[in-house]
Formats: sequence, C-alpha cells, structure tokens
Amino acid sequence: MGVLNVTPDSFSDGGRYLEVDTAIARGFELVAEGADLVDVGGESTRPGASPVAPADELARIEPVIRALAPVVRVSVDTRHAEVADAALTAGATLLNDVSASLWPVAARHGAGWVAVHMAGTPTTMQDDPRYHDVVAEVTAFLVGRAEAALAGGVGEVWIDPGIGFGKRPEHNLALLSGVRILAATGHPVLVGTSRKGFLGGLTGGAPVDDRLEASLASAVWAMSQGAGMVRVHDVAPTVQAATLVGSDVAAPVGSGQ
Ligand code: HH2
Repeated sequence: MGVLNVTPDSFSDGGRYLEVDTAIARGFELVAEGADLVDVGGESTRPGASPVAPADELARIEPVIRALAPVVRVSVDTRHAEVADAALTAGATLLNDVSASLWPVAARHGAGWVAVHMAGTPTTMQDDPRYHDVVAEVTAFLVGRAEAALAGGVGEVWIDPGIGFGKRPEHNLALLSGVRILAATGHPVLVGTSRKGFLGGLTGGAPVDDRLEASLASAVWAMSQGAGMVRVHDVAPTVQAATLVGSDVAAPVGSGQ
C-alpha cells in the first residue's frame, strides 16, 4: 500500500502533493514502483493535527481518486463518513478507517474495510496513552470491530494495530512483536510504520527523511510475522525488500549473487 497524502501538513510529505496534478502524478509513480494499492488521504492524522472540514478533505482527494481508480486499486484514508461515501462512489474500493467505526459505509458500497486501532483522536492521542496489556487490548478491540463488520455484510476486513496512534514507543514495539498474535486471529493484518516518529527515537533521532532503513526493517519484520500488507511511503525499496520474505534464503552457496 503506497501512501499518497494530499495534505499541507502530513508529518513526512505534507504539502508535496497538495496540487491535484502533482498528487495524481505521484500516484502513478507509486504504481510504477510496484504498489498494489494507493492509499489516498486528505487529512493528516499525525499527533496534534488539526481536524479538516469534510468538504475540504473531499475536495482534495476526489479528483485524485477518480484519476487513479481506473489504473490501480485505491483506498481512502478517512475518518469521516461523508468523505468515505463520496470517495467510494468516486472509485475507491477499500476504506482505510482510523476511526474503526465506518464499516456500514463500506458495507453499503460493497467495499473492503480496514479497522485501525487509535486511542482517542489525533489531536489528543499522544497525551498520555496507557494500556495494561497493549497487545491483548488492541487485539480484542480489532477482533470485535472485525466481527461486527463481517456480520454487517463487509466481505473484506483488515485489522491494523495503528502504530503511533495513541501509543508510546514501548507500545509500538510490543505491537510489532505481537504481529503474529494479530495474524493468528485469522483476519488479514495491515501494518503502517513507515517513517514514523518511534523509528526516529529508536535510531538516535534520525529525522523523518532519514528513516528508510528502519522503515524497511520494520516492514520486513511485520511481513515475516504474518502481515499481509504494509503501508509505506517508499514503495520501490519496500517491494525489493519484500522479495526476501517467504523466499528460500537457504539456496546453496554459489548459486548466484
Ligand atoms: N498511519 C497514518 C495514516 N493512516 N492508516 C493505516 N491503516 N495504518 C497506519 O499506520 C496509518 C494510516 C499516519 O501516517 P501518514 O499518512 O504518513 O501521515 P499523516 O497522518 O500525517 O498524513
């Protein structure tokens, strides 16, 4: 899943793809790099982000979705029902939902749905996140939402632990360690670590544009633990790194380079 933020303020690429033409061109670039799916968002959900009026969010993303949907599967990254509804009408077929509440909209459109775990709202989620057992709590929450959505008629349901969404660094690491537990629920798992702040912390303060290696390592880890999809900004390097996952790395010495 390649990230396409049509926003002025996303934490890593804010403002770069705010013009419709630039955003569409970036979408085509992600496809050329090997993305199976492009995730289009018009509102930053970084910690402390200000909410965007749904009409403004939709104006940013709708033309981009219309242009990309004929060439690649498009997901819409939104927590607003009216935006989700219009985006699915415009051609998106997966609803990436950090509010984990919009499955009725996906059901109405016959679209897939991603339930993301978030503690609170983007404005407040990093204030003082607390868990007794973060893996157990997040897993129970996501399974509950997934079962409700499946019972409500959604045919394709993904679960996502919401790395960075109301989590301290130790919570993010515990959830990454626990990807196998999430995968064992039987629901397909999506993980988004790309360029996120906790990777900066772990790598001694690497700035957002200098987190590629850590992003790749965490994506490969998540895939090796059973994640079926990773949400990334750097598609080509991730596609290359992903070829190792599940391949036979025990090939005989001298069999090639
Ligand atoms: N993370 C972000 C946004 N959407 N969706 C899913 N399913 N999983 C994630 O981990 C996830 C997500 C935050 O990253 P980004 O879009 O790059 O930044 P911003 O929210 O600042 O636009």
